[in-house]
Amino acid sequence: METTFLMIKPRAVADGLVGEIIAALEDGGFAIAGVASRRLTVEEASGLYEAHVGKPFFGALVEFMTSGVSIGILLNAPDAIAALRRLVGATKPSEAEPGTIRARFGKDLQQNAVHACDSAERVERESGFYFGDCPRAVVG
Ligand code: 3AN
Repeated sequence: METTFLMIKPRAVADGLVGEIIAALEDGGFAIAGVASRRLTVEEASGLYEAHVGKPFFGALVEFMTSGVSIGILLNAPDAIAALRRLVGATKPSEAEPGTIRARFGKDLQQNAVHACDSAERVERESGFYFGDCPRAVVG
């Protein structure tokens, strides 16, 4: 069993998609291990996307990610990190496999409904933005 972390982005929260996305996660075989909502600071959003620092879209990306409340979710499953990336689908919703979360709920490259971690290090770092020092039942 492994733990991974997913974030429901502000647009999807504002559009009332939280329940359907959580249902898709549970139907996809993930057990919810923690849920927290908050509006990210500019520093946190910049840390979340540090891989994109300096790119032309970086400012718009941080602005979007700090524009409203987002939801952080810890998820448990066998091989959870890779399995969640498969369930979430490609970054661009128009290129995501039918049935994936981004194909179902994403609008475009920026408003693609959710973010999913790609490594255990990122799970630790990014879940910290939402759960801080709260005890987290991270397994793996
Ligand atoms: P993933 O979340 O699938 O790991 P990343 O890290 O490649 O995807 O992209 C994260 C976000 O960065 C995208 N949702 C989008 O808002 C922005 N982004 C990435 N690539 C581009 C691009 N070529 N043009 C505009 N925005 C981009």
